[in-house]
Amino acid sequence: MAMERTLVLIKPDAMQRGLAFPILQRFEQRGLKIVALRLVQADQAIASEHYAEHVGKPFYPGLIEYITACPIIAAVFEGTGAVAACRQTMGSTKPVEANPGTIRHDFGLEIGRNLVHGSANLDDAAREVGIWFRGLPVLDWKRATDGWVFEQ
Ligand code: IDP
Ligand code: MG
Repeated sequence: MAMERTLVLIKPDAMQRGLAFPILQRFEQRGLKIVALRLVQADQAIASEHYAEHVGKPFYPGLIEYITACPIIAAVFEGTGAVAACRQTMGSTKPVEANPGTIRHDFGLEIGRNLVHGSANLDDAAREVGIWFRGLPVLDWKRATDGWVFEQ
């Protein structure tokens, strides 16, 4: 399987509830590698760029208010099939439909407070890493354990 990079956001509800590190830990424990990490307060410009696909939807104003409410954590995770793996670890967008064992199921109840963002596909991942890490380094590094997580 191909090595991929994907963007994860720890959203304001997770930050306020003290769940940032327990959530990051789930991706890390799965074997995904952190290659960039940043505490950032999203302004209107970055929030609307990130959520451009949702402009005009009824939940859009609330979504922008939510994501800009306080500092959040942006992270880039790397691994084989990282895009789908992160989405799977997050669970369905609606926490009540998410599988037990996923972040959104285990920590959440409502779609507008679903704790975490993960890029939907490889194109979105490249676009979103560009938005949140513009001009900032995403590191190439080898873990001593990489051969015990990735077969090749
Ligand atoms: P995703 O985050 O699982 O990719 P999207 O459909 O891309 O889900 O929606 C982006 C985000 O917008 C969701 O994670 C959620 O925070 C918010 N959202 C989506 N639909 C609704 C809704 O119906 N009400 C409130 N918030 C919503
Ligand atoms: Mg989405």
